Amino acid sequence: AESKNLKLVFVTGGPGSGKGTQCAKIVENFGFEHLSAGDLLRVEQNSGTETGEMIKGMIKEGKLVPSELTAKLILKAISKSSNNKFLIDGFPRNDENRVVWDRVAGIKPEFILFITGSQEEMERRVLNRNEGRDDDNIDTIRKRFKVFNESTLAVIKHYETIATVHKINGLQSVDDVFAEISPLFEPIVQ
Ligand code: UP5
Ligand code: MG
Repeated sequence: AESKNLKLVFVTGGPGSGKGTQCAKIVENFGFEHLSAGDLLRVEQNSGTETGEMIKGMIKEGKLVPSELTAKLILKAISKSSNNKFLIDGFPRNDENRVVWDRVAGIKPEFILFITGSQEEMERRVLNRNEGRDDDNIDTIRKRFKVFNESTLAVIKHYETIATVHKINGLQSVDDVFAEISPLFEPIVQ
């Protein structure tokens, strides 16, 4: 897959900021493939293996699973795909994730899309989602926010020094958020 002139965009933001929702619209409009690290881990957690059980426990606690594991799941999905444009949703989330990604993949993102929002609104969205996720309860959501504030924000800050970070206000309607995101993708799909 490395020879395919890969284009990656990292999509980041707190729990419930709208990463998955906006990725679906980018897929429809710009032909990217959506790789959500959380979704890949949720598939793996049901694999019936010891690793699966470990992932399940960590997601329930809002903890970050070992970086190598997540990075390899993403790389595997990239190499299985015939696409060359990928949205990496929800990764990297801490400094170790970023360093491991640089080592095992070494693929730089075109840019980072950072969807912002207030904790109050994001919490409300996640609690209303009703998809049966083990981590969509108030206790786990608070832990997910803590990890976001303590680890993920620092990674975004780091990327601001070495790449382009586009910060988008996620506290608007889905269509209004997408209207701001859309022009960022036009130049990279030509
Ligand atoms: N919604 C969306 N946009 C809206 C808008 N503009 N106005 C009104 N409503 C809006 O949206 C959430 C809900 O809000 C939906 O109901 C949607 O309709 C509505 P969604 O698009 O799903 O938000 P998203 O940002 O994707 O929220 P998500 O909960 O998926 O984010 P998280 O980052 O918390 O979850 P993720 O799945 O990425 O990770 C889960 C766990 O996996 C982590 O806590 C961690 O334990 C583990 N993980 C790792 O260990 N490592 C990784 O690298 C990644 C994950
Ligand atoms: Mg999501």
